[in-house]
Amino acid sequence: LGAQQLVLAQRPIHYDESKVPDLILPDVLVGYDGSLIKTPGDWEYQRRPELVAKFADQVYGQVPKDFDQIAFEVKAQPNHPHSKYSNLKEVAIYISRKGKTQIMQVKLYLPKDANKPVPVFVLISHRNVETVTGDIENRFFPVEQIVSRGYAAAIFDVEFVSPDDPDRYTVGILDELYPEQKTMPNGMKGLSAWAWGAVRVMDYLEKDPEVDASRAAVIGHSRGGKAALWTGANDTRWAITISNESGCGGAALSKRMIGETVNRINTGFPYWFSDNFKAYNDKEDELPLDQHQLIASIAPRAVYVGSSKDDTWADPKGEFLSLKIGSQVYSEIYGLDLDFPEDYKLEVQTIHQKNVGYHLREGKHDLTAYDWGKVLDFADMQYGLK
Ligand code: GTR
Repeated sequence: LGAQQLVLAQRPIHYDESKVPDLILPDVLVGYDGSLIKTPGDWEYQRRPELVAKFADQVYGQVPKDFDQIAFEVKAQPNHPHSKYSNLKEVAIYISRKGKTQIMQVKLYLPKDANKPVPVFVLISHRNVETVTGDIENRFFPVEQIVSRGYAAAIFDVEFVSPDDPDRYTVGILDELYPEQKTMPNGMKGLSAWAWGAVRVMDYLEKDPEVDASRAAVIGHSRGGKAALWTGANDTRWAITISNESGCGGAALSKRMIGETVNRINTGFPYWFSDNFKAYNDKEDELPLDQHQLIASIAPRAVYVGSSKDDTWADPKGEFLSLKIGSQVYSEIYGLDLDFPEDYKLEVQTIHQKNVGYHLREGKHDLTAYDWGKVLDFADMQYGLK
């Protein structure tokens, strides 16, 4: 079957809440050996690692940890479109494994007047914005908005690790550093490669004295939001993990099967998820996990989900439920006093609580100044800056 025929063969896409099956979701707080998860120790040493391993095996593929060397080359770039209010560092990250080297470029904008290490946002970018055009008006990565709030703004383009392209996605770390992953059913694909890239950015941030790496947020929109959540689940160094409208395979519950489905995403983007994930095409009920457990895997560090009203393809309600149900780890294991509305309403709202944040805005699928304003407010609150 060609891709076209596969699309026709799959279950029809719908947006009808009455067709959503009764949800039977795998438990966050029961281990695979049947044990009840009760303490931070149970969570951090047993349940969280086994969930992350399950997501690697069944959904995203692996994020390999091994390499031989990492080196950083930093150049101050005095001429840049944001020089009025920020200093730009262009960072080249060299990662070597088995005699081969991959180079990633990162741009890091620092507020001009900072006199101590600043908290930072790292955007996983799939839109070739900033890195290619330096477009000053770009709302997707609004440097001025971020640095004016006292944060550093970093961006890396996924192109440097795995191009967002079905024909070229291996041209990067899969061909160069981890070729053995290409033939494994649970091998790294695009999303895991992007998460790997974000983890390397954190490796750099920890070495930069102008940045406070203990207050770092990873953020992505849509496909980048899926990668951001997967980054935060894998790498516990991130203080805040932010998904903006990540939808299917991101924050949204797969088992609701509304809007984008597993079959549709695997057919449209076969290079994002592991081959194992394809076994769940039109079989979401057989998935041994769901995305609320990915959100839970970020606990006890902070997690944030942003949605928009018209973004029905990404299932805003499924994103909300996933956050609400997944966040039981924060309340039941870490004793946070969380208060989510009983019933979900598709209404503009902001729920900023300790370690768990949410907003729903007007409008369509995008990462906007409004979204940035909300996550900046949330970070201020987490870090006690306001
Ligand atoms: C869509 C895809 C979504 C989402 C989106 C995006 O075409 O179906 O899962 O990732 O692209 O990245 O904007």
